[in-house]
Amino acid sequence: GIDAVCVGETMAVLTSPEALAAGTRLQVGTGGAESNVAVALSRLGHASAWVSRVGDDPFGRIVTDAVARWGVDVRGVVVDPERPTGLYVKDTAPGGAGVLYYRAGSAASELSAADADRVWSRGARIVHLSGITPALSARASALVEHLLDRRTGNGALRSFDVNHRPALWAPRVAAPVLLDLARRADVVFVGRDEAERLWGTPTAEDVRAVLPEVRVLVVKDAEHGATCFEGDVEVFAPSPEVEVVEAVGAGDAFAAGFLSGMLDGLPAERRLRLGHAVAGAVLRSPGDTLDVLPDGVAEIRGTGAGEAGE
Ligand code: KDG
Repeated sequence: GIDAVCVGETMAVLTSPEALAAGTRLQVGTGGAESNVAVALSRLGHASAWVSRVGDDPFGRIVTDAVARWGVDVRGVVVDPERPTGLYVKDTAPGGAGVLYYRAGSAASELSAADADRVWSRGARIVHLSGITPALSARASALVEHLLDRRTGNGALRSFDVNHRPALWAPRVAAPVLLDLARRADVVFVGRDEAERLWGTPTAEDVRAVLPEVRVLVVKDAEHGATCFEGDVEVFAPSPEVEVVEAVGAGDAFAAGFLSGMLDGLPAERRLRLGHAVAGAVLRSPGDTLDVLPDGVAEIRGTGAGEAGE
C-alpha cells in the first residue's frame, strides 16, 4: 500500500540566477509544497503519491513527469483541458521581486471534494495537506475540509502544514480559516513567526495553547530549532548549522523528514532531527525539492553503520 498521499497544487517554477530584467533567461523547474513532501518521502524510501490537477499544456507535463521521475505515484493527477497549469517566478537574487504567482484560475484551483475519492482510494496511512490549498478557491478549500473530516478516510493520519502564503491571502483573512483547519488535523506543522503573524502567539507554548487538541503539533523556529508537543510532552531539537543557499521548500522537507519518522515509529526527538537533516539538504541547494539524501539520515533512523553493533 501507499504510505502517504499529498494533495495540492504544483506549479512550473521559472527562476533566474540574477534579478529579473528584459532579456533575462529563465529556467523551468517544478515546485509545489505538497508534491515536495511526496518527493522527499519517496527519497526517504516510502511509497508516496501526489493527487492534483494540471493543465493540458507543456508545464503540466513537465511538473507531472518531474514528480514521477522523483519516484512519486502520479496516477491521481487529472489533466484539465480547460485550464492552465499554474506558474510561479522565483526572483530571489538581491534586489529581486521575490516570489510572483501566476496561478489564479489554474487547473489546480478547480480541486474540489469530487477529488476526494482519488485520495482515499490509495488507502494511505497519511494524508498530507497544506494551508495553500484553501487559499486557491472555495472548492479547493472544501476539499481540504472534506479530507480532514474524521468520518472519512478509514483512520488515515491527517497531516497539515499551515503554510500561510501572504501573497495569496492576508493574515487577517487566513488566520481563522487556518486555525480551524489545523484544529481538525492529527499532525500540524507551523512556523513560530508564521503563527505569531496569524494568531498573535509569540512562543511555541502559546501556539500549543491555541491548538491544544492536536495530537502532534510541531512548531518550527527557523535556525533556532523545533518543538514537538504530543499530549503533555514537549520535546525541543535545536537546528543544525546550515549555510543557506535558498530557503524555498525547506519547510516541506522538514515535514517529510518528520512524517518519515512517524511512519517508522521513531520517538519525537529523532523525528525532529530527521526533519532538520532533510530540511538542511534543501536549504543548501537552489531547488525547492530534495535531490539527494543528506548524510546523517541513516544514523538518526538507527539504521546507520555506527548503530550496527547495538
Ligand atoms: O513550500 C514551497 C512552496 O512555497 C513552493 O514550492 C511553491 O507551492 C508553492 C506555493 O504555493 O508557494
